[in-house]
Amino acid sequence: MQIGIVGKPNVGKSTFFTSATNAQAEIANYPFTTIDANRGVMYIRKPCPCKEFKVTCTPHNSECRQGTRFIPIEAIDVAGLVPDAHKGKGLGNKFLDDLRQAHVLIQIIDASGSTDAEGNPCKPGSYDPLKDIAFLETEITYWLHGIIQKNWDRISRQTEQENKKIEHTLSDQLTGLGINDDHILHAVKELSLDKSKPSQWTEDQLLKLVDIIRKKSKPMIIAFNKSDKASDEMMKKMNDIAEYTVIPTSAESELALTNAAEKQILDYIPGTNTFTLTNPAALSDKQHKALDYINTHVLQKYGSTGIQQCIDEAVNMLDLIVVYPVEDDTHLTDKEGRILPDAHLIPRGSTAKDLAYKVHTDLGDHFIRAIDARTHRVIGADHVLKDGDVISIIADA
Ligand SMILES: Nc1nc2c(ncn2[C@@H]2O[C@H](COP(=O)(O)OP(=O)(O)OP(=O)(O)O)[C@@H](O)[C@H]2O)c(=O)[nH]1
Ligand SMILES: [Mg+2]
Repeated sequence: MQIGIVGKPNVGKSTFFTSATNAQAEIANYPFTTIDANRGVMYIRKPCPCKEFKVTCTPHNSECRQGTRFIPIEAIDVAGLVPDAHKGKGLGNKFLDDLRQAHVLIQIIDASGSTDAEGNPCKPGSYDPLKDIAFLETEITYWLHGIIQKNWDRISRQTEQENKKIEHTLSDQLTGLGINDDHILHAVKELSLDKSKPSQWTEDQLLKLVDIIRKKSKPMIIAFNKSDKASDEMMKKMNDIAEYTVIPTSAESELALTNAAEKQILDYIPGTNTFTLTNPAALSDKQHKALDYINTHVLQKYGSTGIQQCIDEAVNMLDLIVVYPVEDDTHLTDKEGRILPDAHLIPRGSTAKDLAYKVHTDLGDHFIRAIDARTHRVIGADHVLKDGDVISIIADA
């Protein structure tokens, strides 16, 4: 599972990425600063069970900050996309291939309207950021269409001749793209296409099919970025976007706050609307001013910088739950005595046995039963887990 950070050049993708990961990406006010994709780990927030169980946890694969668990999920920051990239414009389609593994996209938009269609700086407010949404959808659709089209004649004919299911043959072609049979079947149904005659689908139908597959397999949310310098009038445009969840963001503010927190200038937990200065007297006037600006124009105005909300919301779209495997259901510890060590993100609907496999293949292979640490009741292999479950798995040695 991966979150893809996408958008036209110069909108703040790498700023967003750097502020939310421990990786460093180059940031500059000109288009195509990023050429090779940056990969890192972001964190989603969930209430940590330590509060409810009244224990002090010792996280291993994640972090607990004042009762909130921050759970890792991979993310990728790619090069900027310009209109007609699928025809080779800008950096062309190369980097779209970097998005193969992305299961959900966060599109960064320059809400201040100070970058033109190609990402060149322009007078703030002179470019309508809403224009960027449609073109990005189109480019991703054309990219997917290109991949499918390559072998379409052969696949569609073969499917008919061998009496196969089109969703199978097509998803085989698309392995590694996060596209499965269900995505394809859903699109075929929505367009009422004749499943038994794919070779007769028109070019236009195929393009529409791909567009629906894209929406299903790579859902997207919008970050209305540079909110700190966008006029209220520009920010109101958010309300005109009906199809997507839109979150106002200031990646630059988040980056400033996380950098300052790292240097122990202040305490700040991503996603919140406050920070506390560690030693106010040590800061210069300029630093005070910059932080006051962030406080007034971002944190107080929008409730947060929006970065953490975007990550949480994106992962929500993936319909994952978090589960805490432990060895000892009384002390909530693992072999090494760590309390509530790991938090695992798994698809909703996963069973106790699925979790066992996620922890270790051996644990899955030798699964006997599991225990719900809240009730101390035994649960079977097929028991469907809930968000926040703490589970002990018992297996053959
Ligand atoms: N005011 C303001 N500026 C921002 C914000 N986020 C990014 N920027 C600035 O926008 C410019 C572009 O930022 P990048 O993160 O390099 O943008 P990008 O989308 O990765 O650009 P490419 O890699 O060229 O596609 C830089 O000058 C950033 O400092 C923000 O929230 N507010
Ligand atoms: Mg970049």
